[in-house]
Amino acid sequence: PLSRPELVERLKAALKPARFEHVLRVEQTALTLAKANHVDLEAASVAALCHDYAKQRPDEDFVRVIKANHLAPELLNYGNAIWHGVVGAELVKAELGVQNEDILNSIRQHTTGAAFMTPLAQVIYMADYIEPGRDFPGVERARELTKKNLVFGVAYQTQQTLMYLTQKGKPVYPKTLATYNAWVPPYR
Ligand code: DGI
Ligand code: FE
Ligand code: FE
Ligand code: FE
Repeated sequence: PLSRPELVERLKAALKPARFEHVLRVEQTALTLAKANHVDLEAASVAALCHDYAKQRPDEDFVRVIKANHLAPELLNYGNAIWHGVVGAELVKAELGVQNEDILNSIRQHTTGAAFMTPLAQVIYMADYIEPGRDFPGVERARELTKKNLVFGVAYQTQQTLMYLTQKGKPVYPKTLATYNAWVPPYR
């Protein structure tokens, strides 16, 4: 497997500077959350560094992988927002050599969440949302809740994201709805 410095170089080459800086902030935030939640620090680092690896790839790359790897054809109805994680994990596996399925699932689930998320996947989902460069209404609340209890953070982000998508009239990926049903009503 690639060392951390090697991974960092690969990410720096794959991403625009602002996106690369986001990735480094997600790594730092993920390490803090991992320590507080007894999650493997090495796994948190690799997952965080790789979570947006495919963000700047052209649509054709994702369409090719969806077809070649026989991923769900309904994915073709979505776009980069969904593809860079769900499909991007396949590129992380093929091009960066990451094999750990917990790490790959954390990358797959980082945008939409999932009905079942391991502690590592919860850490990456939240670190991406609350890293110090994020500035949107509710981010301070998200940081407080996540510090108190990782699961409260997951529920909060999931509810906020669904409200944002429906308020804007954007398409909701079915897994995003499944995440809502699994994480929000049970905790209210
Ligand atoms: O890649 P990042 O910008 O760091 O963050 P991300 O991968 O969490 O992407 C967040 C964006 O994805 C945000 O603008 C909302 C959007 N998103 C999340 N769930 C869905 C979605 N967009 C659509 N169309 N459908 C979803 O279900
Ligand atoms: Fe992302
Ligand atoms: Fe996110
Ligand atoms: Fe991100």
